[in-house]
This record gives sequence, structure tokens and C-alpha cells, in this order.
Amino acid sequence: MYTLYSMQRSGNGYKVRLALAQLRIPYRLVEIDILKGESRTPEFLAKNPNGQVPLLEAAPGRYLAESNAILWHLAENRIDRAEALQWMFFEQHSIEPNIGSAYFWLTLVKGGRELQQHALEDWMEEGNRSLGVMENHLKHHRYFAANRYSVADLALYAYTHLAHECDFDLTPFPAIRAWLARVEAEPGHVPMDWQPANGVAAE
Ligand SMILES: N[C@@H](CCC(=O)N[C@@H](CS)C(=O)NCC(=O)O)C(=O)O
Repeated sequence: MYTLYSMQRSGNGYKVRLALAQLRIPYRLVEIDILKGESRTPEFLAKNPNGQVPLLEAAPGRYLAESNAILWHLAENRIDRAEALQWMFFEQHSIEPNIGSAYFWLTLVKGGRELQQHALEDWMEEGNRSLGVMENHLKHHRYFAANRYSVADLALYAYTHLAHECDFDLTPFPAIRAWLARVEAEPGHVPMDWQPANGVAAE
């Protein structure tokens, strides 16, 4: 059985938990609190030298980091793989560093707004530009790749659905809002605070 090391309030971790739930893949969940340094212990660094979650033990002793690499490993469908990857790289380059960073510092770290005041303006500008790219695509497509729900939608959903919690306003992006509702209506969708019954704290 897979073991997933994740933090419940991490959007990157949520991508993997959502995929595992929708694919109905059972797994053991280990909660890692990055704010308490649990991703930087010698035991954790032996599993992921980059000290980040999510991390999947995909086979005994074989650990896979990077949320989109994990999604890629889990998704065995035959969508146009290059098209899905295009949007997954976009997510890592344009959405996660801006909306993901704003979400982390504004909602998870006490005093984060003051600490990151210098970066916030750039995150907002580039985050809104990236939302514009998504909006333009979604005006003409129901989903991001291969015209159907895929790991590309799942990767982009994780932080886009949190954007309103960290100063972004989705009102000017009606196609994104309609797409968020479509993703949430997909069979097996679970919200970010959901976890399997066997979740445990850091080991
Ligand atoms: N590009 C990576 C980013 C992973 C990442 O930033 N993880 C954060 C939580 S959302 C983390 O573990 N931070 C702890 C640290 O850097 O010490 C992915 O998509 O998985």
C-alpha cells in the first residue's frame, strides 16, 4: 500500500490526496507539519533530500516527491500526455509560485503579510496574469487537456480554488469559476480538509 506524507493544509498535498480519492486507491497517510520542522528532520530528509511534502512511498523504499510527478505516476489514463504536461508545468511555474506562495504566507504563517509585503505585489500581478491565461483557455474548453477531466485540472484546481483566501478576486474570471464548479462535481471529489480514516501524525 502507498504511504503519503502530506500536510492537510498544503495545496500540493491536496492534489495527491484528491487524485488518490478519485482513483479509489487506498493509502496510508502520515501528517507532516512543516511549520514545526517535521519535513526537515534527518528521518524525513533521508526520504526526500529536498525536505518538502507531498512525498509518496510509491514502492517499498522508493520515494517520489513533486506533486505533479506523483500525479503523473498515479494517472494511468491515455489522455494526450504532452497537453496535460503543458498545463502541469504552467501550474508549477505560474500558479504555484504566486497563488501558492500568497496562500502559504497570508493564511498559514502568523504575521506573513508583513514579512512578505515586498513579494506580495509581484505575486498578485503574476497570479492575476496567470488566472487570465486560464480564463482565456476555459472560454473555449471545458477542461485543460484532451477535452476532459485529467491530472492537469486536478493540479491547477488545488491552488486556484484557494485564491479567494489570499487576496485574489475571482469575480472577473467567470470561466474559471464555472470550471471550479465542474471539477468539484467530478465523481469522487473530496474537499481539502478530507482525509482517509487511517491518517497518522509524523513518524
Ligand atoms: N514543487 C513542489 C513544491 C512542494 C512544496 O512547496 N511543499 C511545501 C508544502 S506546500 C513544503 O513541504 N514546504 C516545507 C519546506 O520547504 O520546508 C510540489 O509541487 O510538490
